[in-house]
Amino acid sequence: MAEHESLEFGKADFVLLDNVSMEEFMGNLKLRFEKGRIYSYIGEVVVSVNPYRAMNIYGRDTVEQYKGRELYERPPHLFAIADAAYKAMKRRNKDTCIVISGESGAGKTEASKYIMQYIAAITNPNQRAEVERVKNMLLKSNCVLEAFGNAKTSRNDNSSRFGKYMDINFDFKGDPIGGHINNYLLEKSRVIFQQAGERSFHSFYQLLRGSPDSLLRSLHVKKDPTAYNYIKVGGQIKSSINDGADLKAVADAMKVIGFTGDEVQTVYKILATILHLGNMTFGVDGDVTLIENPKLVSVIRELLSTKEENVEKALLYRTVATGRDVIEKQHTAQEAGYGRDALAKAMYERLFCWIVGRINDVIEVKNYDARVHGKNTVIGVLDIYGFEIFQNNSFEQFCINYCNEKLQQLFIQLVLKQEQEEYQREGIPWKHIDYFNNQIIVDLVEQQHKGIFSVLDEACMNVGKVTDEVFLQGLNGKLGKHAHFTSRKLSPADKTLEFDRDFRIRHYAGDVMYSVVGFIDKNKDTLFQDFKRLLYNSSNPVLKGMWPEGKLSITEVTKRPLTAATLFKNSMIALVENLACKEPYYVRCIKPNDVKSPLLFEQERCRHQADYPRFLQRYKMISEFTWPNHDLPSDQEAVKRLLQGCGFDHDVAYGKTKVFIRTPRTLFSLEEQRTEMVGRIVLFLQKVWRGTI
Ligand code: AOV
Ligand code: MG
Repeated sequence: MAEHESLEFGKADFVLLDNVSMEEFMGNLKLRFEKGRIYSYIGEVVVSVNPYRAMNIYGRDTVEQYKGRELYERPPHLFAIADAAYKAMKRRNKDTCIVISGESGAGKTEASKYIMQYIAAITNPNQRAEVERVKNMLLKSNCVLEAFGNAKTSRNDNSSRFGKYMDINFDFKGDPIGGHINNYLLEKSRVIFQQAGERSFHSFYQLLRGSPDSLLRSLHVKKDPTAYNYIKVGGQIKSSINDGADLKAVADAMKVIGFTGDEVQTVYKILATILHLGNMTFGVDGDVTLIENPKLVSVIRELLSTKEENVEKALLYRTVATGRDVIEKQHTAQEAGYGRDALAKAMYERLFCWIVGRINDVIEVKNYDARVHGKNTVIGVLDIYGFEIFQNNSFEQFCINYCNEKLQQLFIQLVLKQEQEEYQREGIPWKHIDYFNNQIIVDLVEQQHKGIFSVLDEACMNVGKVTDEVFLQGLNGKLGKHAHFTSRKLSPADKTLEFDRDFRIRHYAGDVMYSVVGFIDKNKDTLFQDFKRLLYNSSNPVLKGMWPEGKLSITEVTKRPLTAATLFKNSMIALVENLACKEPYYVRCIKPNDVKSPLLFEQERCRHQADYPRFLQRYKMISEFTWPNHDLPSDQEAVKRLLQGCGFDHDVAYGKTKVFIRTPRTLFSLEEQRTEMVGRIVLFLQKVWRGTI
């Protein structure tokens, strides 16, 4: 039992309470939460309940309490798991990773930041300047990435709209010498559209709200976000976030990281261009498509440092290669609108990836020679977008939820593997544990030929009609019998499937209805080559550098690019492989006000187990054979004798160092007997004290 934790706060460590019912699990969590204890353990997993208020538990004094201590020595805390990962890395030369999971808004990103802060706080005792520099960069990078990659959603005011995996590299002394960030699929559709009550990425509001007038003037933008179509669709401009102040913090962080003045200016220009694009409309005059607000073209030209006629041409025409000929095909107004939106999304996504790349340039390990200094080890911290269910769920939610399935699968594999190894170590035959293995859902999404991604890619390759409906037909045809998939066509009687275009997946964390609308477009993710050329031909070298493939003319572009689904699938598979070869530590975040959300796995992880001395210490008073001390040859024998005496022998298994108890009832009964005994002892002592005996 962790130090300084009494039962008044509930059980800090679920290990002795394991396999209890969900009600009891939640009851204990709730009790702890109400007492201000937001962290608990299940085995070696830290469970964190989002407090939704500032907690005074991350300061220097708390760091000192956890530094170098063993996991169970102190009350549960993120710092304890960070320390465990750090110790394993330092003492045993292991690459470790901390995987933070949980639904949207549960506290993953905050947790990842506290973990990084802790690591920064306990390293570099000698204050080496280079290490301090690296630490500063790693910490500062969060603020920049959040500005460009986070947004207010209906679930979370600061929701990560990208997945992030950060490696921190350490030298042989255990000090950080660099790092690397991998980012996963940014939800770029948010650039042009937000659901009611949501916002676009913070960066836009920060720019408008926080910039001095001179900057706004030079970008030709107004202070008021409602002037811009792209960022006002959600109707939610305000949030709990102070955009103006944040812009200053972001600008400062970018400066510290080493973004040049020109680079920062280019970032602002790109944001402004996107805002202007959103206000651009197209009309027709006879058979000519035209831009209805030509002033915007000249503003965009100026911001992108290109020629005015090039901007106009890229927006209204598309270059197509037909055999040997190259022709210019005029867009319809609708096509032009589609192209404009695709350009806005692509510019933002590219900007984001470029920012990550620039940060990586600065934090990557330099001048480290493993032959001289020994192996450099790594702690990886994974903070992804959590499982989410919105009113309308599209391709992005589908990808996000698939990502969560993948991590759940990894969790199952690694934790069960550890469990199995522990059983083997203890000499107990491996028993089947009845848990839900979500591999079936992972397969449903990613399997070759039959999986949803394959069906989607196939629909996108169709030469004939390529529509979202064709995709849905493909799904119905291939997945009609799948237990985790259904649609209106397959279950006509199911009233929850309101629309023909919906399909439903039974995820490990709940049912989600997806609308197929937009799947094909988002998967193909087409950006006309004309736009790439436009940006490549900019006289602004920073912007040009972001678009190297714009160098190619239409006839040189031969390869069909990989689809968004395939790219995402490949990146997820690579991520899981990377995590699987490291020693994993888990943090499972929980949202307190959404208790219904399934917590399936924790139950599996829980098992009543205790090593013999610990068991005896707690229960020895309930048996005459063990109270006050036993004279049996070993603690194991004593525990056996005690349990036989109580009639619980059938419900336990004896390992080499631990006793395993199958059902909670046995444990409760032991606890009851113990309480009764403690009561009697207290009474007895009181009597002695008062001299009544
Ligand atoms: P998420 O990362 O799990 O969601 P966040 O880490 O962004 O969730 O947490 C959401 C909000 O909860 C934060 O902005 C804080 O206001 C609050 N919060 C979380 N953890 C703490 C804590 N330890 N102490 C105080 N407040 C906290 V998503 O990114 O949506 O899946 O995609
Ligand atoms: Mg997050």
